[in-house]
Amino acid sequence: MKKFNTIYRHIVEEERKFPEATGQLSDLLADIALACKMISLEVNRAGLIDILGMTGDTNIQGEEVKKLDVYANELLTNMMKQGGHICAICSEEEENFIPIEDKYTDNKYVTNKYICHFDPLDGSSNIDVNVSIGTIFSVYKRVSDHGPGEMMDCLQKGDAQVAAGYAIYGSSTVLVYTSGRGVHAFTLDPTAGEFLLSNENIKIPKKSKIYSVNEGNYNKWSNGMKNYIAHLKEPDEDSGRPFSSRYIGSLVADFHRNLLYGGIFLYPADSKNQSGKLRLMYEANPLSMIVEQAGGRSSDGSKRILEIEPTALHQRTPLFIGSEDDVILLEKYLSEDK
Ligand code: AHM
Ligand code: MG
Repeated sequence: MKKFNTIYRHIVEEERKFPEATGQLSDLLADIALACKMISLEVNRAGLIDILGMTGDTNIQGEEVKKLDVYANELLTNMMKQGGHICAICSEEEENFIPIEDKYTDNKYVTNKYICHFDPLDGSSNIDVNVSIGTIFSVYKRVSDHGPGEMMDCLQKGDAQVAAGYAIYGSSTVLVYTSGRGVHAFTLDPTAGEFLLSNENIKIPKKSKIYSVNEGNYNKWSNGMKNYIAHLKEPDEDSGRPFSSRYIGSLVADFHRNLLYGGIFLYPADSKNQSGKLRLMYEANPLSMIVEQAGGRSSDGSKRILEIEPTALHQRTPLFIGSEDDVILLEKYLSEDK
């Protein structure tokens, strides 16, 4: 029989492997899991209640904000604030980070030692048409000493993440996380209201047969990018080409499929968006930690995403992520273009 475990028990068991751990990271991850459960409920009800449509606001990326985005953002923010483990929250929906006081100032030690970044509802343009969407999160340890978090706490390299994950609201709700010891997936059992372990220690296939890219941008791509995609389409039985094309347009959903089946997801820089579209802190870093923990690779075309020194909260980056051999070959094509 498969090992039966809930997400909370799994998180605690993982943290116990570190004798110096205080249990705070477990509590924090449990809060995030609870928020994802509540967002999942709301996403499932979206077609039933009058929640769809625009709020009329635009977020700082200049995009329309839908009601579910607002709900997910507020829920996660409040959950993080109340938990007491966080000194700063950074959300894709907020222009600035939210600094948070140490809730237990009487204590001799600092309790708000973590920073959480999240994209509350990624792929939100898909809400109205029942396509999978998701929540992405990542956790860092503070670098400042005490008090509310500062910008230097929020702008750390992806390599400094202590945990990362996402929830995908699809045919079922699945939460995938890593705290630096492998990647584990949990499926929400709606009757029990619990995330149950469904896939432990996920490993992404080293080489794949799937590519995910918005090919409508073809004319804006570099030659290296065009040549790589042309190569994937060329028939060659020995190396498993042509590849299949799969693009949902919801990063979490495209990433999740590629993580399980193998694949390469590409969002390059192009002549219009010279830094690409996706956000380093909210999307690229957490998924890169996960893919590396699963044995895959993630790069901006020439260097590891996790090594990029961030300079702004909403900084964008080209992203090539997935099966190791496929990303290595892509990097080769891009370098030959220079
Ligand atoms: P969002 O965070 O505003 O939802 O935007 C990010 C989304 C990703 O989920 C997805 O991979 C990408 O945008 C799709 O972009 P495009 O429509 O340009 O292909
Ligand atoms: Mg997003």
